[in-house]
Amino acid sequence: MKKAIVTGISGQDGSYLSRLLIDKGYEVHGTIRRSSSINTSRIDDIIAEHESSGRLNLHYSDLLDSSSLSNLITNIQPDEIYNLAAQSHVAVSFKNPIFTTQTGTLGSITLLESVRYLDKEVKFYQASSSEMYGGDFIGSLNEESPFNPKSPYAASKVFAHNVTKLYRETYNLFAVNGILFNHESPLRGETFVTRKITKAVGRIAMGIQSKLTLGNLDASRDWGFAGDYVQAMYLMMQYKNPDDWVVATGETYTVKEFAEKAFSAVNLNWEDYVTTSEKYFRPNEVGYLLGDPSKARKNLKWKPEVSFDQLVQKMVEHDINQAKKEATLLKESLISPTWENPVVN
Ligand code: NAP
Ligand code: F7E
Repeated sequence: MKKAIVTGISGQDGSYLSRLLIDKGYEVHGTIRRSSSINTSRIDDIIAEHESSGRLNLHYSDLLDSSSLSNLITNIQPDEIYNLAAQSHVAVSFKNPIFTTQTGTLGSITLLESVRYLDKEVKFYQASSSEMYGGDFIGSLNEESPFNPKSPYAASKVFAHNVTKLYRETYNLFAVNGILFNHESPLRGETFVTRKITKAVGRIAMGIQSKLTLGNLDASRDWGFAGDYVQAMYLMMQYKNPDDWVVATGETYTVKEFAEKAFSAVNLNWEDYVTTSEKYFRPNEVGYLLGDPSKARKNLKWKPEVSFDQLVQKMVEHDINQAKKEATLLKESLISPTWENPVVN
């Protein structure tokens, strides 16, 4: 049975990837951080199903605690490592630049150093990002396109990307970079724009929220479904050579278009509810991202299965169900009303 370590297993991608790896027969070891309240809600169903058989194992670790990472690798002797953990919110990276940079850079090099000295070939996946491109070029981006990071988050991802390539070329490690464009799902964090919109749509449709405040409505993103993108991660790790891979849909839409589609799914006009505030604009914006996934299509035989329309629909349906539950609890006075959208980014 193959063993995989997944850092950041409690995140959106960690949840989809660990489910996929378990289904493929892996023993999965995920890292979680200690927090004052339990933060495993995205993987609770997988824990319930697979923890007792040892197919899913959780370990306390933090990317800033290098000993926790190297001990884990020595003890588990994994076949594959997926480094998904990061402070992944671009706007927050301007507010917490040092923490974002430390987690974004130290984690990857610590893991690569541990792998380098292990007496076993261990494959390494780095979660690279389309944010590295910077968003100035109005055209499609591939593995050869130049990077021009516009945030501490993106700059740290460029370091991790380069060091992964460096270890591949210098020490002959099977180290790959997945340059993933934005990917979303019902498990997306509620402060990313897509989920912020679909959550608001659900709550507005159920009468428990009155408006939605956003930032730059003209930003354009190549949005795919997270479930499709973790398939691509897995395929990169099974490919004959380690390499860098763009994973994207090849279509781009503005935030405004996403909002329009999400509100129209419940027969509402987005303009009646959406306002903007400077608070949600960034000090430096990535205006336009469109990926060219030709290389992954050709060599990995990967393609996205969920379209933009299906993605929006999936997220809205999920958030309507969530809002219905919230409305019931409110009616029974089991929770207090929050008329303002509580999200901060
Ligand atoms: P996410 O939902 O924000 O999950 C991030 C994970 O990292 C969480 O499990 C989080 O733990 C963990 N984490 C944060 N700081 C940590 C630290 N110092 N030590 C250990 N763990 C830490 O992110 P995601 O959307 O799943 O993305 C996965 C990876 O892909 C990230 O590296 C992200 O930057 C990258 N990426 C994402 C996208 C996208 O569109 N989703 C696109 C390109 C690249 P807690 O649960 O405790 O916070
Ligand atoms: O912003 C604009 C915002 O925060 C998308 C991360 O997974 O993908 C993600 O980064 C766009 C930006 O994602 C709001 O200015 C408008 O232009 O959903 P987001 P992101 O910054 O693209 C990349 C690939 C990653 O690697 C990251 O880890 O939407 N926008 N109004 C807003 N964004 C937010 N969050 N909130 C707003 O109210």
